[in-house]
Amino acid sequence: MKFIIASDLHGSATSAKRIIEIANGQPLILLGDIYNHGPRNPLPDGYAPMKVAELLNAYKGKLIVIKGNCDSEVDQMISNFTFQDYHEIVTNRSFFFSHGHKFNMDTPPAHLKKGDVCFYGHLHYPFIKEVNGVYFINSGSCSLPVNDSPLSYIILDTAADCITIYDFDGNVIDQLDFKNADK
Ligand SMILES: [Mn+2]
Repeated sequence: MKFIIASDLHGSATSAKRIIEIANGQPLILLGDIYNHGPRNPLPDGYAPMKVAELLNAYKGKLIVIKGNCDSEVDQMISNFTFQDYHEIVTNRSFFFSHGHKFNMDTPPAHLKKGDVCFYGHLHYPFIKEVNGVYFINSGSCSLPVNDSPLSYIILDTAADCITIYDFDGNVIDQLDFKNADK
């Protein structure tokens, strides 16, 4: 099964529309910071939180949304999906999803073991890192990237046991293919 993973829309209707096109009916996991631009950020391209809500509400039944540090209580009122603190998918390994301001490389979820994967956003730049056999994968941001990174997202292919970070033009930024990992 394939999951599209993206984060930190921050109210960009342009990016919401694009990521929904990319997901194309497949499950979409959003790692938080959905509607609000956030006091530390500039306004993203196409800033229109109600339009983002409309687009996401229409992607019914295929959406998993994590709560970020910019997501407020009132955001739930315009959404027909639930903001979750975290989400976990377990196959032969555990894939843990959160925004990243609480669980990250420095403070990982205690239950994760060697070979498990911890996904997050929050930092607005993408990476794949490994600490003590646990993988930490950041999707970057699909509206306000920093550190010269492009707009980015991830495809998690659980059947192929492969995780790929792409930019919005479809170029591969980084990849973790467990079939080829010498772990
Ligand atoms: Mn953010």
